[in-house]
Amino acid sequence: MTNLTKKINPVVLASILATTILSMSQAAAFDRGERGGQRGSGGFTRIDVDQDGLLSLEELTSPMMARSTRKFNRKDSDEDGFLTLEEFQQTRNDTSLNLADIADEIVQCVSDVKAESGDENIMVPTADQFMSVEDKFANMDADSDGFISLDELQAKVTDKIAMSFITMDLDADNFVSEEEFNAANLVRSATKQAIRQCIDEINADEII
Ligand SMILES: [Ca+2]
Ligand SMILES: [Ca+2]
Ligand SMILES: [Ca+2]
Repeated sequence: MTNLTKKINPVVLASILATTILSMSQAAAFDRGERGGQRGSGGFTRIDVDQDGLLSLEELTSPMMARSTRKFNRKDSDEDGFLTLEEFQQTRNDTSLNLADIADEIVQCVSDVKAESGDENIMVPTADQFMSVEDKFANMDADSDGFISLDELQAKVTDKIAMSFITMDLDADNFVSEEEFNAANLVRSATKQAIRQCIDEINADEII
């Protein structure tokens, strides 16, 4: 049996999507919006703390930092302030599914889905976005001491948010408008759906 035959874990999928260029800040915003029962603009108004109708990098960063700190503390089961690989890979429903093994297939499939559907919002990922847990861990462990500190995690999160912000800020005025935010959300959800569909299909093929 290979890892491919194991059921896709939504938590794993979500964490993989978090590595896509657009996803991190929007994912949080989107999720909050859904949980809060908001419609349309999703979490935009909630993140826009000063209510000026624009998101600054700081406004986008602070809820993500709070979120990553909570995530870190949840994973740090012995509460020593560091994550071991074992703690890091712990998810709610433990799984060893390794999407890095099927990364090329996923990329090809998403590219096909995009061509067939003509959906411009689908962003074809690159294979290196689907990292194994071990690679993700090593990538985050900046000083290579075998542990992830909160500082190391937050440094990565900060980088990712900054990248997302630049991608979202289409007119490069250093703010993300509600329009830019919503456009990015469309890309995110179309891409997420295509990736999920592809993983399901590849997974089903493998089982048969
Ligand atoms: Ca604002
Ligand atoms: Ca470290
Ligand atoms: Ca902007």
